[in-house]
Amino acid sequence: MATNRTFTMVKPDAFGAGNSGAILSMIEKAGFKLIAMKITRLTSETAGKFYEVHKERGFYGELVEFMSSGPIIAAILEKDNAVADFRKLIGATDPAKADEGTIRKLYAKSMGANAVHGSDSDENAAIEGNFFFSHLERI
Ligand code: 3AN
Repeated sequence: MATNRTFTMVKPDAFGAGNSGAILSMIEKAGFKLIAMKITRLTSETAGKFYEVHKERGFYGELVEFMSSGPIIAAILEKDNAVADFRKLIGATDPAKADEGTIRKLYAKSMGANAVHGSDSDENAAIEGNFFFSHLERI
């Protein structure tokens, strides 16, 4: 089952612009089932921990500041081939390079404010889902 799950966030830019409903609708129409979902807000500490793998990268400070700048939606999604199919649905990190019809092409503003997060592996999907949701919320 775990290999058919991924984790996403509607980031502060998309949440603040009122695009959460449209983005969640695209996700459901693409065949993903919502397993767990919450509106929450990261602090600089929790955002720093979530993105710890990027600590050495030049954009880390900017990323942590942006991700703690407003509310987000965190969600666990289920579908066959969830991680790869969701990365296809969201499009490239840089919205200028994202394919037509992808979530980032439609709603992202920049490399940093890029509307949504999608896990990059089954292992990270599990780690990231566990970061936000308790065992009982993930059943
Ligand atoms: P993705 O989210 O597409 O997997 P990663 O894992 O390379 O992209 O980067 C994680 C997050 O860091 C991205 N979603 C984006 O918000 C941010 N990011 C990546 N590259 C840059 C950059 N050059 N400048 C600002 N933020 C960046």
